[in-house]
Amino acid sequence: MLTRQQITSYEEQGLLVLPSFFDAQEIGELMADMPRICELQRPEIARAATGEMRTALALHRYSEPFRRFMHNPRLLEIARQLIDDDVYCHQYKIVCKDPMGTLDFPWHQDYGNWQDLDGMPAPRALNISIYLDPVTEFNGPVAFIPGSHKRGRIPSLAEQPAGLEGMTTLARLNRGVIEDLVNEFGMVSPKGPAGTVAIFHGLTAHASTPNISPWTRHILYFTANGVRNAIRQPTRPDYVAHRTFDVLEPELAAA
Ligand SMILES: O=C(O)CCC(=O)C(=O)O
Repeated sequence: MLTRQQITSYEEQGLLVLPSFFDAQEIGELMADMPRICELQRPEIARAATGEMRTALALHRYSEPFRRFMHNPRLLEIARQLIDDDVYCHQYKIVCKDPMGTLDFPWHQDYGNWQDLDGMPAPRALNISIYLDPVTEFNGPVAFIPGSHKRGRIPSLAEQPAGLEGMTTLARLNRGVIEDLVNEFGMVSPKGPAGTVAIFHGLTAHASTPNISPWTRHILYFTANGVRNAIRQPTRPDYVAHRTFDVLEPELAAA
């Protein structure tokens, strides 16, 4: 349950960090399924030509621990509180940064894709990112421009990130825009132990650098959307932009 102060802070910053929100056991249950997931050959899973893992989308389709986690009562409660509506899941993925890997993301707003490629009516969806590994300054943390969501949708250019061909493009923001935003708002890059949660607004500008460390960096992204804001004109595969708009109901963890 978020406090009034945390909700206000999210509304002001477009970003809210909850250190160690999930405990080691909850994260351990998810990570125990990672070696199996990494071996799967499925359209929802992308690797670079080098074999480096990139992303695993729509995890609920092939992983019972991740399916269950999608119904985690605390996860759904914070999503509901911030969206102020019943929620469904628009996208559910892990972004995997292998040790000394090459994956990075240019500055972008996620709502760019949600609007242009999925037909989402309003920027009411948000990302709840959950650190499955410790995130440090070395393993490719995500950098945010807090407050940038207040600028609304900023014109962008569709760019194809390497290794995600056929899955999605990104709504890249140009250098001048980023200079202005950073001069006004600064940048932050929340680090923290596994189990930390960073929630960010669909209009918050963010980017990330490659992982230069010898450790993996897995971050789980649960994109929550209000059921009344369901997408209208999807163009991406259903494992990228879900088509099931049923209200997510909490499920208690298995005993
Ligand atoms: O996990 C990352 O490094 C960034 C991912 C990201 O920006 C995105 O999926 O929109």
